[in-house]
Amino acid sequence: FNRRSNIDHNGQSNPLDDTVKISYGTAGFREKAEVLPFVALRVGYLAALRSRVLNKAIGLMITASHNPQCDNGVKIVDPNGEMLASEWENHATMLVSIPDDELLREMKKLEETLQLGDAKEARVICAVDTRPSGQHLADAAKAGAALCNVDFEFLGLLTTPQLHYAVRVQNDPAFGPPGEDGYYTKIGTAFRQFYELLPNKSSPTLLMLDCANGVGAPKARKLFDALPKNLMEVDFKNEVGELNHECGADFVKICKQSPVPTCIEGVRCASLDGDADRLVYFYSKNSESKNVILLDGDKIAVLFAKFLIEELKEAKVFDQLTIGIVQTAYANGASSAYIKNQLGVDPIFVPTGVKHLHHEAMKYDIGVYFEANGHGTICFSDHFKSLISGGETSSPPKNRLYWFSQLINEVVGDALADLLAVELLLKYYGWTVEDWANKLYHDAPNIQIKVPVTDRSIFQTTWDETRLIAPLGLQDKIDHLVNELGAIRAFARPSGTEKTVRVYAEAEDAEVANKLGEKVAEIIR
Ligand code: NG1
Ligand code: ZN
Repeated sequence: FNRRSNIDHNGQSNPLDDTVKISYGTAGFREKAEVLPFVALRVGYLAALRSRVLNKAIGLMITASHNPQCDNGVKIVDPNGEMLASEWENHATMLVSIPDDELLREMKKLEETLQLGDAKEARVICAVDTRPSGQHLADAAKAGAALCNVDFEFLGLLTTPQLHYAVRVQNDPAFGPPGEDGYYTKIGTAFRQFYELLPNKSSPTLLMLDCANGVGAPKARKLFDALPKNLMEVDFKNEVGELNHECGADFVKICKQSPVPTCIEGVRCASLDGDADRLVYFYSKNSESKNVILLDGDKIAVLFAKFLIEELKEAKVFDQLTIGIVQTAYANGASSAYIKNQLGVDPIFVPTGVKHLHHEAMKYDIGVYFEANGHGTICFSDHFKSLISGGETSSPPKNRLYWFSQLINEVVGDALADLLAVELLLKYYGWTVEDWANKLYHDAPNIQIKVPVTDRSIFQTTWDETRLIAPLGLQDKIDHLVNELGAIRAFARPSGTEKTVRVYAEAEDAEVANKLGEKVAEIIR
């Protein structure tokens, strides 16, 4: 598992030149799986080191989420179930970048500066998604943790949010019951309790669930098995097959098309991504066409925020709590306008990547954050928790708020928890998926295009990612195109997980949005 002797899961040698730079991106290291064995070893070591410094359990998730099956990734989860602290991202990039013969020296240097003490609670908890390279990379990570003398607990196949949950519960047992079963018990109980509070308990309508051929399939089945039988009717699709191939949340979001197999007209459908931390909904108005009406992360955020604000007002505690709604530049302009004008909250914008959204959301008593791609959750402060406790003496809105907050996986965006939350709120409002799509706001027409590039490091943006500052002159061209076509906005930013530049364009008219997107893509190419 060294750069020069990097053997992949098929036993093939894949040596890496000392000059090849790999950095800790939006979601850890993400590469073709054959590149990663030595990365997994070094990250396993670093996770172990962090666990010794903090005397806490640290997580290691091996997944490449919505990316193709041949990719994989390694990311570290901090003790509260959150993303790795950013100063440690630099250690990770440094360790992975140095040549083999400098590794031991750098490890020693790190150990000296970080001053390791006696750390009885230190351990690394690791899980994988369904990729064929997962086990091999977990073995490499285990060898890395051993270099730091830290126990390595391999939990096997889990969704990314389940691993985050496991880490949190290990360090903070009051957070919920332990183990994978504990996860089902916690959210299953919250679902049932909220369900009991619904004004209308009409029989369930069919939900088609596209599992992206990933780990979400067996885990969603287990979750639904833990719920009373008559509360949900789910038709599972894409349970086995090539991961994320023509299915899954990213495919549906970007292509605005039904995954294979095509969904049935009028049926409420949802898609998970490869590691089940993203969720989008959709439905078809015409089975002849692949095109679908999409309800993305913005729609979920608005549904959650509307419910929370109404309940806080009904419980007469709205003025005692702060509420923040966090979005990125990819949020549809119509959703941001609805949040501002109808919900009365100014949305906050941060750069792409959960760590930025989560960090901002934590500043509020209730912090709702979602990326348009369907990754998001809600953070609740201790002040919220002391004000809103469930139980017989509590008012109905407080009880609903309490069980809703228990259902949400507040440590990280979780497609399964979010799915149950959406299902309950649709029932609560008595809405069909079409009502949800039409009663709040309609998306401004938009397009997202991935432009493959060889060197994405030449593309640099402003902090909020809405403007390019390098290469010089490109932003002027984009501004000119937006003006010329009378569109709303367009921006381009380098992906942190793929070798692409992502172009986003929005206009009042779909044709204009598409044309603008294509033209901006052309100038990037
Ligand atoms: P990049 O590739 O940096 O755009 C993508 C998503 C992020 C996040 C990460 C991690 C978009 C536009 N970007 O990041 O939101 O989910 O993957 O999986 O959806
Ligand atoms: Zn994911």
